Amino acid sequence: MSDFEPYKNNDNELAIKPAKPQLKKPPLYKVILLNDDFTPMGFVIDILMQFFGMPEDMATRVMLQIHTQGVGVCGTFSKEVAETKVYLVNQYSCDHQHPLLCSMEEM
Ligand code: TYC
Repeated sequence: MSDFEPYKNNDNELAIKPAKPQLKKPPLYKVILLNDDFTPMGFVIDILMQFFGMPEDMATRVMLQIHTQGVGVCGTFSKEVAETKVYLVNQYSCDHQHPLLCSMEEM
């Protein structure tokens, strides 16, 4: 039955089926940084502060986590914001001749 088709309810009256909610929340994306052997630790800390608004102590902890575990999350964002952060961080790393890789994953 379509959402708008009238039907008989339990009291044999004409009724309209309540509409199902049609909207889903848009997905969020994790922006991640990958470890490598060449990018200086200080450069990664600067990225986390500049592009992800972390205070220095948190940026240092996240950088060390990536350094030891291979990957770490910088933040979660809408698709468009995540895409923009990934683009800007990779461009900035490239401009400074560092191989640092930033990427995104749907949550
Ligand atoms: N492993 C790098 C080093 O020893 C530091 C580093 C940390 C690089 C995090 C990338 O996403 C990264 N200089």
